[in-house]
Amino acid sequence: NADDGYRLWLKYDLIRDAAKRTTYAQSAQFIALTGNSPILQTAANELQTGLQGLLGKTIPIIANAGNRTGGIVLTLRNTPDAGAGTLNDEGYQIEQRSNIQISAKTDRGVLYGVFALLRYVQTGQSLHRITLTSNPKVRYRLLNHWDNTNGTIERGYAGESLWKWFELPATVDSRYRDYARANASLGINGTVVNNVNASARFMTDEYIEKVAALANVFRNYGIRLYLSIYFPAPKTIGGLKTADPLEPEVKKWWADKTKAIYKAIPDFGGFLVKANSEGEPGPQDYGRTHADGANMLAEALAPYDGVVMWRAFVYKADPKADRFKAAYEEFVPLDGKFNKKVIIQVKNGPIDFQPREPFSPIFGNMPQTPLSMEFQITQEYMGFATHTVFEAPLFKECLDSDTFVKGKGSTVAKVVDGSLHGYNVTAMAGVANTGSDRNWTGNPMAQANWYAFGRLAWDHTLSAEAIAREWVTMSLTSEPKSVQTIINMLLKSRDIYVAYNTPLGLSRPWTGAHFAPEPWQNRSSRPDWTAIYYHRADSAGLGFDRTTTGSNALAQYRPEVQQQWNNVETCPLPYLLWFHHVPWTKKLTNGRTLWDELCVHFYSGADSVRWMQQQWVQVKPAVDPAIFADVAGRLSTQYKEAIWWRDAWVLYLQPFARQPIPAPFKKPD
Ligand code: GCW
Repeated sequence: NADDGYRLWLKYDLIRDAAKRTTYAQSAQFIALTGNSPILQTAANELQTGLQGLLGKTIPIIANAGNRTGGIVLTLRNTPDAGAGTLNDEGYQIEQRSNIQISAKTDRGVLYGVFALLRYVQTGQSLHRITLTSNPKVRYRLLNHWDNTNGTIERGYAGESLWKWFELPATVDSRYRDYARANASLGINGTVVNNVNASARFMTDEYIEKVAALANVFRNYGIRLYLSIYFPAPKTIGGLKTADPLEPEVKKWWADKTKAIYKAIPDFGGFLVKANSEGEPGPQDYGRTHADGANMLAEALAPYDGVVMWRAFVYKADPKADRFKAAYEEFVPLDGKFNKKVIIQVKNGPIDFQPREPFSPIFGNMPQTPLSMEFQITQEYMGFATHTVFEAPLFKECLDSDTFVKGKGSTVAKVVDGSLHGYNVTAMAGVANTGSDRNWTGNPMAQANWYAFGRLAWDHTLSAEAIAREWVTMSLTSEPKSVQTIINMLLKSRDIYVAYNTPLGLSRPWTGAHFAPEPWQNRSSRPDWTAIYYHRADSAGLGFDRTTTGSNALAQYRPEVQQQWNNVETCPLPYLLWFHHVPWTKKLTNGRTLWDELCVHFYSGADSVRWMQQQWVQVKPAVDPAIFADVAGRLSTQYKEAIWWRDAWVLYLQPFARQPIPAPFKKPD
């Protein structure tokens, strides 16, 4: 009866403690569903399914509680009475009086309340006098799939695409529903099903029909479907001579196309766009701006409830420029020029999903334009599906960073949730790590990253530890000591990865596949796609000078932020080489030289993977044997690869540094 990980955090295994089961069952004698909609029906069914597993009983679904007590009542509360007043459109309230009331303004809110209640039971919390109100802090909470028409996934490490384009629309895999359930359980309410490096085929009738079949499944779980678009589609599939966004015929083409999409998918969410970025075409090809392009699409969406998510991931192939500065330089001057349906989607860091980056300086600097956070859940730069790296600490580090744009406490999270500048629409997107692998994410531990993204998109104030605790308890084990061991391991895993991979603010020691260490790489199709462009190792030192003596990228931040990072004597070590070219023998704040400190990180980082292996062995009796073996195997590969990273860096850098490897580390493995 081995667990293959398919059920994710929705396992609903029978609660072993019979007394506990009875207590829960006393407050769950029936499920009363007042109101009628497919999503409410989903909510009742999900509650029934969950409780069936956890309590070992079929709880009847009834139409009305009448005078009955001891049940769970799902209600829509459209009236602005005291309770409903504190709820936003998707929020929910759970309260136990004579029944447990789960109420919300919309059916989606009720669904989220149901999953919250189930989470309470799954994590063993008491429902007695439960009173809980929760509202999502951002409105659009999306996964972005980088999935292609041929079934491959850009930067996907868990098999093929979940979407079987060749079978759709006639054959609808039951897995699509399971995908929707998992997302809805986290509060994710949208999904972009295709790659931002988009194929124009998604705009053809053939594909609109296929994606509409997916949307039909997602709809019952409150999930709206979005599409990435190929900007020159009016030319490539529309037969027009141009895709210039200011040309009337181009505008008309998009308006007609949008109409056709809404005909097939009435709740279509909108468009995601990568334009004039990494060779993708865009409005600049016609001398137009990002705003011209985005606004043209927004106008096409004007009759509908849809938005444009326009990505700010842009930089030029210029070896002399600093890529760090590029997105800010192109987008900040456009603040105030975007249609109100446009959201600018910004990666968390200024370069590209590195294991540790400072926050993007765009956050806080476009007060008139809603900015969406783009995190990468898939581990493009974090060991693919092999290395165990829990990303909640990375997400939190960025969200909690202070931009200081309106004084102390102007965190990135407050920019994104709209509270700082009063954005009318707010969004967070996560580049998905799911695929056709039976356990969805390849590495079972990577399920935690999907989970963490969803939970933080709902509520960015949750701590990484609380998220880890929920996930471990629901997905792996509820045995308290093992839960704690796994949480410790997860919470340290990202710093461990950074230590052997890109310590002290190093970045991008890869080219191409972004897998193997290639810090020596100085040749590429683009001058800024070499490793040396980023780390700048030479006989004088290491790191990218972004102070006034260098690219001065720091000037894009507020003075308070500059002060944290602009002085090599005081810059926190995790960010040191992001901003400074540091001499090899320079004494750092902790008294070690740069070279010695690097070695400490590389060596102790690799050793810490061994520590993770030891931790994992300790939980063996408490977790499913199949999952145990799977993770154990991946950890042993991770250990080998950590040593590989360590040695690649040390041996590459040593001829520049001309320093011995510090004594404690010399011993061969
Ligand atoms: O991280 C880089 C990836 C590309 C990706 C690009 C982007 C989808 O290496 O594979 O393309 O970012 O975010 O657009």
